[in-house]
Amino acid sequence: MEKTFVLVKPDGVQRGLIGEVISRLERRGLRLVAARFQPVSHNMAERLYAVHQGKPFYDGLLDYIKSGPVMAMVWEGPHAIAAVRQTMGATRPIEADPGSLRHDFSLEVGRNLTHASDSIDTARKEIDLWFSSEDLVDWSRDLDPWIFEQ
Ligand code: IDP
Ligand code: MG
Repeated sequence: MEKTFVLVKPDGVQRGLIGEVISRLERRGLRLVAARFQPVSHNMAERLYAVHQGKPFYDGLLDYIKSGPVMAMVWEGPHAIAAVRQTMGATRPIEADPGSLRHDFSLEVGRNLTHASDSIDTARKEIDLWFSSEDLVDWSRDLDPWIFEQ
């Protein structure tokens, strides 16, 4: 089953939107695999956003992600990576589709509530960075055959 890494960033936590994010992913049919509420160290921030090093917004991005606790999660399901990014909406909130989290709850790219892996390779790396294999819960729901075709 495809897995993806999701963060409710500090602005989402401060604004009391952890439940909203979880609720939307649950309603979508995705299955929670792991979750941890935690602060973000400088080292973790650098590793999460290594790909953005050197960009003009990089320093602000590190300050943003370290500015308070985050809710780190792993979710799984068919097409989980694409499905979660669709539920989050486009990076820039004013370009996010109506009905997406970033559209419905945010305005600025530097306060866009959530992070989600963008590829299978990134998802694997991000899950390994934030969780150990014992943290990942292997479980099923009675409802799964009504949501997952296979
Ligand atoms: P993503 O979060 O939708 O995958 P990325 O391009 O990977 O978007 O950028 C990572 C994060 O960096 C964004 O979610 C956003 O918080 C921040 N970011 C991206 N571009 C800008 C920008 O132009 N100005 C300020 N922050 C930005
Ligand atoms: Mg990204």
